[in-house]
Amino acid sequence: MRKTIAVILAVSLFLVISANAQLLFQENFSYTAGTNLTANGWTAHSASGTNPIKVHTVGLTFPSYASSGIGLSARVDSSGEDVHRTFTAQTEGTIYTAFMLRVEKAKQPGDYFFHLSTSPLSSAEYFARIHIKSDASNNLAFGIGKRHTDTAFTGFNYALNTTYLLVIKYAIISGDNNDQLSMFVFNASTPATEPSTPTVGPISPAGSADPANIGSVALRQGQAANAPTVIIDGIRVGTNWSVTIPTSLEEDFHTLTTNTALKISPNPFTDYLHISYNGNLQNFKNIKIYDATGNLVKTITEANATWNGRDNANNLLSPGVYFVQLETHSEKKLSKVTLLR
Ligand SMILES: [Ca+2]
Ligand SMILES: [Ca+2]
Repeated sequence: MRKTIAVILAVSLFLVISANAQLLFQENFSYTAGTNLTANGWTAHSASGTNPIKVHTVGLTFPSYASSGIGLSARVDSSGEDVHRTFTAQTEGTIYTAFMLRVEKAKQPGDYFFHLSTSPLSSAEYFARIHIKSDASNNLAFGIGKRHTDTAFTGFNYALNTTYLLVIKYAIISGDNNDQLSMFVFNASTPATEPSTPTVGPISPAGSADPANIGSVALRQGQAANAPTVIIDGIRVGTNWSVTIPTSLEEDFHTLTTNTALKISPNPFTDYLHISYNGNLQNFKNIKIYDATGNLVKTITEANATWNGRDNANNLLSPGVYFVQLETHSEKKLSKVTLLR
């Protein structure tokens, strides 16, 4: 029992410490393939209705990334509509933006396909512009610029048709010409903590006043001669690294909304936990139970089940905190339960 209390206290302390960190935005493109983004909560701000950006037929995956493999994605091409979505405007601190990216085509001059802006979006305030250009052998370089002419690029170290995880870091620093922009590019796994050295940056471009705020993400289709064609997915914006790029269940847990689709009782429980999914059964995939350190202990394939506190090998589990993850065809959600004995 003492151990149980210690675990509860440790988890509670973690939640208090992390209370100021906030996931501001998440987009997994859990929409119908082929529909326009403007039919799914996005707003067009340029060339509305021309070659609209659509929900693509597949989603992207990346190892250990919290938004991997949920729903579909979006395909951003050239010569058409640009769209954006807003979130709670931020005027101080450091803003992290992460997404999975797969480049289908790139041009040698290059162009930007993604940027941040204000809320509401202002066409005079496009910053953290993410560029892609190619060399003669179709090797890719990624770039970040505060505006348009101050872009800093990686080397031509990346390939077409490969899924990367990009993280943009924007540190708002009071005063002109001193905001710091960096970009991290990952090709194999998601790091649990922020690497000390970004792939590009930090840059602090001259001639740049502070943005009025940071409050939107935008997808942009440039001219056909310059612009890349990309698949983008799993866009997450947050106020620190771990809330934006969580790699543990505990970190992910407090970024998720209340899981109303899953009824769990009693909680805490001693012998049996009753679990029932009350959403659309055709959407149901499975329920997985993880221990406090993120190890999978039990997989349940029925939408209504009673869990006896034993693992898949029928071993009695130790008391403590467990996470019940509901996976449907459109999302994953976590609930936290406490097993007492
Ligand atoms: Ca997705
Ligand atoms: Ca500044």
